[in-house]
Amino acid sequence: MARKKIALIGAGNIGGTLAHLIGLKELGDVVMFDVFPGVAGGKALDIMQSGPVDGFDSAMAGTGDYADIAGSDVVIITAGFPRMPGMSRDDLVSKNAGVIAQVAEGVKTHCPNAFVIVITNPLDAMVWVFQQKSGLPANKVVGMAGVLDSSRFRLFLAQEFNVSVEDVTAFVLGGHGDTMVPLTRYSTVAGIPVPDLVKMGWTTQEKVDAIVARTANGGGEIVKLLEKGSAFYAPAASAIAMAESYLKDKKRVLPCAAWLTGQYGVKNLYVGVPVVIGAGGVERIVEIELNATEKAAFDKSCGAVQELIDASKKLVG
Ligand code: TXD
Repeated sequence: MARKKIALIGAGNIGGTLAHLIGLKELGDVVMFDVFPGVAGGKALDIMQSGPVDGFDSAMAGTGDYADIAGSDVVIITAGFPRMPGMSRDDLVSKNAGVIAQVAEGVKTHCPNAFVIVITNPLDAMVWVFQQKSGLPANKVVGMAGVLDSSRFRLFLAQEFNVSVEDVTAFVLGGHGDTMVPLTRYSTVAGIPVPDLVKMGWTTQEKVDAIVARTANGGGEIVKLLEKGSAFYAPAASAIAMAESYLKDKKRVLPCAAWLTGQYGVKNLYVGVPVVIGAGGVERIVEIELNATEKAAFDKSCGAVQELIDASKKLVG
């Protein structure tokens, strides 16, 4: 069987980390596209030179020519400008909508059958711009945010309970950012929901609330520490989990920005919900019943996403 081909659009911090993880996991060969093809080529060569040490054979190349992404099975997009200190994700909209429109053209022309994962911020709006501009089927175009947000939530819960991250599950809904909605009653330690753990005296509601707030601000906390640029190790790992589920038809249930057509009472909007990812792309949207408080928080989050999409519409038509 021929190796899979994965195109990474953007060879910055996340792009390079994605390429490294793809090599280590032997998911396929990599083509990294960037407006700085030398950077893409340098990272590709550097990572390939770790192959003999780590024992992987993935071929890696850098390019500045979209023709080189032809036939890719998966495309992961990080192209754009990162968030700088003092800049909200939303400030990025005008800068990055134009970049994503260009990328959409390249993907549509050279690999319209690919499964596409958008990472560029502001995430929910950029995935919308990509799908609109490329015309690719909505079940093949998703945004990465929920896996990262829930991973952060899982880590903070595991630290609070002093248990392995492996035994903590988390459920998050909504847009990426301050309005994301972590559902504590569906977040568990070995199947025990967080509200029960509060009752059992493992933690307090105040501490859970603080963890929820820290999760929602998870990206900002790292931006502040790094001083230049934003998180990249965990975002890359999160997108790889999505790509792997598609390539291996694992059918994992992962929270992703997906196109809603009435689920959760929302129509024609990309927003974070749990989905099943398999060889068919988004094979199913998991729709649970929300209580009044959760529904209100989700609707607020959808409103914030809609505002970003409206801003993008003005910029890219
Ligand atoms: O949860 C999430 N979705 C995110 C999103 C979590 C963390 C970071 N997130 C966003 O990902 C972040 O706000 C940025 O919008 C993207 C990429 O983050 P990264 O840290 O990788 O940014 P870099 O290092 O600046 O890399 C961006 C690369 C850089 O090499 C540019 O030269 C390139 O994008 N770039 C382009 N490539 C191709 N085509 C165009 N037009 C282009 N413009 C810039």
